[in-house]
Amino acid sequence: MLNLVPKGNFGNDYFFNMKNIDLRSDTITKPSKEMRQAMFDAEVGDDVFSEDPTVNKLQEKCVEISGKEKALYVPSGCMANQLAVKAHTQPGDEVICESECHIFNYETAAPAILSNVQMMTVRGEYGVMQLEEIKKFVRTKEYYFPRTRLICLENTHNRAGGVIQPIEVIKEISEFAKEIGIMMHMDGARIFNASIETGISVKEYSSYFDSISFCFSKGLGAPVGSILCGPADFIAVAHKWRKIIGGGMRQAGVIAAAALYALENNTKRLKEDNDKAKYFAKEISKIKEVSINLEKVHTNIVIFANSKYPKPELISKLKENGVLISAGSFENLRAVFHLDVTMEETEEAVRIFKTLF
Ligand code: TLP
Repeated sequence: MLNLVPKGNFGNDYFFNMKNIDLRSDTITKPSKEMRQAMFDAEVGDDVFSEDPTVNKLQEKCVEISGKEKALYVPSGCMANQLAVKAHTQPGDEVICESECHIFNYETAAPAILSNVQMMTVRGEYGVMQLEEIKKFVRTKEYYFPRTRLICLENTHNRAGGVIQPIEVIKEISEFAKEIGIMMHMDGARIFNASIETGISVKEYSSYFDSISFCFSKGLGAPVGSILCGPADFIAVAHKWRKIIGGGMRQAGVIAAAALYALENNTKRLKEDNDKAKYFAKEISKIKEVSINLEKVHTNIVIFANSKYPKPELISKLKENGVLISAGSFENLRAVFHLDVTMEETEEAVRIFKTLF
């Protein structure tokens, strides 16, 4: 039997040395031997002087992937999103986003702190805002209203369970935004999971936005880093603000090499992660106390609720049996599939799950 944590007080060291089936997030992946070798071999320079050849190569590669003019390597997805908000807005502006999105819920009120903007949240269905709904929240020009400046979409949508934003909806919102001069940013932390599933290229997705960010440290398996892509003047502002908030890095080629390795080797395999999630979701949906909307399991995240255990109890019972999951929003729980969980471990997680019901 795989990964059972023995009962008794073995202390943290003992616990953390056990190999759990870790479904808390795709952020927990560890760099492979080959990725570490690429990091070891990386040519480096001082990136504050824009002299790190590996960072430069990564940024050029992301320009190619996104079809945008410029790209900026940053330490995290949060920083990429917040630099986008900063570079698109002026203090006092308003930013429209979906009410369950990462920028609004998990980035410690950074838009208020760093950009002095107000967030206008719009409720979507499974993370998807429709144009007609957005239109209701766009401000008219009266002097006493804030200016609606930016619309952010999250693709895939994390809290909705990896839901892919439909391309027709993106197009409609984008055309409307362009018409009335509102900027568009995509938090594409997991855009490659969407792209591999729909066959729509990252370049096409990104063509409907002024800026796009994506992460190397999630399903792509790099230890750290994200990218922000957009027009040259926008990236110049983001570059300055990256420095202001302490994100200027020196010999960052060591970590950029992991991101390059991930782009070259780990994008196609994301389909496996999406498939493991779908298998897991289908199996646990057979448990009568589990509620889950299988139609909304589009990629590698499974959001579900259960009527048998309070959330913390189910999390700890699974943990006792070697399966780690995390709490989602409200009554939801979350299991995320990634390159450090095999199909066999996915089957084992299902088996353990079923024994608890
Ligand atoms: N998401 C993390 C947590 O912060 C919730 C996770 O475990 O899923 N955009 C999206 C859509 C994200 O899911 C995340 C991270 C980020 C941005 C931020 O990325 P990092 O953690 O690199 O700052």
